[in-house]
This record gives sequence, structure tokens and C-alpha cells, in this order.
Amino acid sequence: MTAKPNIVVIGTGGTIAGQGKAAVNTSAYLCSVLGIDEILDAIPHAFALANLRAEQLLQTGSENFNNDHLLVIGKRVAELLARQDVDGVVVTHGTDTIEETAYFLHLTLKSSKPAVVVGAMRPPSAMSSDAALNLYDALAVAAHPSSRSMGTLVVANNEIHSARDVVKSNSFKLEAFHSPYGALGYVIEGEPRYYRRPARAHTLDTPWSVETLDVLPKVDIVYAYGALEAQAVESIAANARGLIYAGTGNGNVARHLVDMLCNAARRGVQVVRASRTGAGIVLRNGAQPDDDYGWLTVDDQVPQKARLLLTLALTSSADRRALQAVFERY
Ligand code: DAS
Repeated sequence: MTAKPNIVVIGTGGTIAGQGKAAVNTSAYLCSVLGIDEILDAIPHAFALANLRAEQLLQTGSENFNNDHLLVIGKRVAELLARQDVDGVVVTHGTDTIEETAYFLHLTLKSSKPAVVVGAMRPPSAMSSDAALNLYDALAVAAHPSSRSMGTLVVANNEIHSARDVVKSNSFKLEAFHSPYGALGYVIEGEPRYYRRPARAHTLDTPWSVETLDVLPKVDIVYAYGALEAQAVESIAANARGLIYAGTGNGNVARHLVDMLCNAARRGVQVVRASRTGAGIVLRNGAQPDDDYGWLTVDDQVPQKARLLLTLALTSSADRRALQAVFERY
């Protein structure tokens, strides 16, 4: 009989740690109430999958997470994965920004051991809560050798998603997580089954390590609409090193904003065209002459993850060509 793997479960709050007044409260409840030990104790079968150790790192909704929270979570996960007596880590997390924390880990952990981020759309107290099964599945994924070298994974609703691709795309349904190219696999009866691997570089194949990062450059996002005023964009860009412009359609920029964004780029702000549509490619020199304007494009990345990618890229380079290459590699 082979020894059970050692998995550490880090609690950070969210709906998976939430509690409602009654079972009918599937959407109105308090987040981040239950401790990680309590959550784990509710799924005793999980202890058959692995030797589990829990620690409470944070206890707050993920809508509050800023760059410092990402560093705190990342550094702790990195520390644990570096230990010989740890085979994998599961982070319980609010679902609102689960894709951002997961992507940050995906790009900055230097380990091939599984790191899995998991949340729930309904608190454990609600009817048909997804909390117990999502966590059980996440533990099964973290405990399984086939999950090694896959980068950071997000597990929800019986699916295993790559942190690069997954987005929360529904505000209340259980079926809230989607990857534009599909999940990497499923989890069934405590066993992961993979059908494909992430194509883009991650973890050991990126130049960024959370262990050596202490301050992250400021990158902001602007959500475009026809009546958006140049002054509003200007004030956001004023003290940022980078600006993700979540443009309409294929990253389009309204005529009255072009000069302002060109000026920002001339001042050294990295202006990156993204799309507010939520999926698809923003083609360089497609809708706008990016070479002439000194702008960058996100390839297929959504604005909230493009922000993280540019944030990390700016820690290693300020060269536009190098920054553009980052969007095509990760
Ligand atoms: N409050 C949200 C969060 O923590 C809800 C959730 O977890 O689903 O992200």
C-alpha cells in the first residue's frame, strides 16, 4: 500500500466559508464565517484521500483582495510546496476573484506540485450547496499524481480548469466557471481525469517567483463605453505604470480617447488594448494601429488577468517589445 499524500489546506474565506440564516438562503448569507477546520470536518471522507493539515491564512471575501493579498497567499503556498513533507496545496477562496489569485499562482509558483484553488457558489448551509463536493474534488485533484506539472488549477462543479483560462462568468449559478477552450478535465468519485494540458508556459517556465516579489507595480483597468470621458481615463492612468483598456468588441478605442492614450504611452504608461467581450483575440494592429501609437495588445487574455500579467511583466522589463511577447507566451 502506498502512503497517502500530504496536503495542506489554506483557508482564506469566501462563500465556501459562508453561512446563511436558513437553507433557502442560496444567495443572501454572510461570507467568510466558518473556519477552515470546521469546513474540513464537514467532509470526513476527504481524510481517506490524503493526510490533511489545515491553516487559516485569511478570512475575507475575495472582492477585497489587492496585490498584497496575492503576495501573502503566493508566498505561503510557495513555502509549503517547497517542503518535502508537502505533496500539494489547496486554497479555499471566494469565487469573485478566484481566477485572479489562481492565475497569479500559476505564473509565480516555482513547483510542479499541485496547487488547487477552490470556492463555492452556495454556502455550506444552503440547499444543494456545492461547498463540500467542490472541496472534496479539489483535495482529490491535489492528492493525485496526474495533477503534477499542470500549473495552478481551479476546481468547481466537477470540472478542473487551468488558472490561465478560467473565468467566473455567472453571478449566482453553480455552473459559474468557464474556460474558453474547455476544462482540462473532470473529477468523478474522488478521481481526476484529464483530457488535455495547458499549452501556455506557467510555474517553472516563467521568469517570476513569488518568493522574490515584494512590491508590485500599479496597473489599472478601464472599462470602455462610448460616453467614457478622456478625463476619467486620464486620472486613472496618471499614477499607473500600465493601463488595461477593456475596449469594445475587438479592443476598439473611441476616437475622442486616442490622443489621450497616445500621450499616456509617450509618458511611459504601458497602454494595453483588451476586450470587454470576455473572450476572443485582440489582434495587434487590427482595430487600431498599435505600432504607430506605442500600444500593446492582450492576445486572448481577459482584462482582469491581463492586469496581472502586465504587473508581473513590468517587474522584469519596461521594453514594449518584450512586454508584447509576454502576452503571446503566457
Ligand atoms: N463574496 C464572494 C467572494 O468571497 C463570494 C463567493 O465566494 O462566492 O468572492
